[in-house]
Amino acid sequence: MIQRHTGLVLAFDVDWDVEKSIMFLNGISDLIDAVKIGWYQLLTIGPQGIKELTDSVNKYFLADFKLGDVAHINEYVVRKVYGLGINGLIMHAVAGRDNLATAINVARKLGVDVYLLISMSSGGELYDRNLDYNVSLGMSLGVSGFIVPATKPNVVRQVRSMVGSNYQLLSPGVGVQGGKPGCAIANGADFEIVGRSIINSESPRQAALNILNAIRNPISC
Ligand code: 3DU
Repeated sequence: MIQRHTGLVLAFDVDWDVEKSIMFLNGISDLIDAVKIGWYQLLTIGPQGIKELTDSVNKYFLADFKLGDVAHINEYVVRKVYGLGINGLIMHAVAGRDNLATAINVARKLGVDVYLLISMSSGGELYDRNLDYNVSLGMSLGVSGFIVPATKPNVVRQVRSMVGSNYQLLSPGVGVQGGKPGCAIANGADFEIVGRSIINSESPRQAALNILNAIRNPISC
């Protein structure tokens, strides 16, 4: 599980080299609880670059590969992710029980947390028609938590009321996509995931501090 200190997870969607990435992350590390990396960065610096990041930056790393393939491929990816020093992985609920179960078991044995994507910040209507099923699926498979969109506060509230306090809710869609900083947490999420509003800011630290201020003092959510 991600340890909550600030409630902020950085969506680190950049095409920077490893050196610049490490410098940036170390400069903001005290303000964030985890670094979410994804395809963009993997395809830029490669697995070796990701390994260098996890070795150099003392922070929880969450791999957002939105994994949703057949069972054996999911398992292969979980093992690779573990080898890169990554702590958590996001999987697509839409892959279904049979394709998720083995990989989630393997991840748990390796100590890699799985967070299940069950609603998207835009579109994703197939998910929203099956919310109850996907939440139950994740709980029965033993995930650590769920990805719920900041742009759909009613979904955040609904999922929190379904899962109680034993699962972490991570909420993307804050800032550029329209979610108001602080509101996902006010509605029941544990973490807000923010990328461009911080990364593209002229002062990323100040941008992160502003979001933390909104998390501590949410207004009109
Ligand atoms: O809009 P931002 O720049 O703050 O980035 C949002 C991040 O969250 C990005 O990495 C994207 O892949 C992820 N995400 C969503 O934006 C929406 C989802 O439903 C799930 C994940």
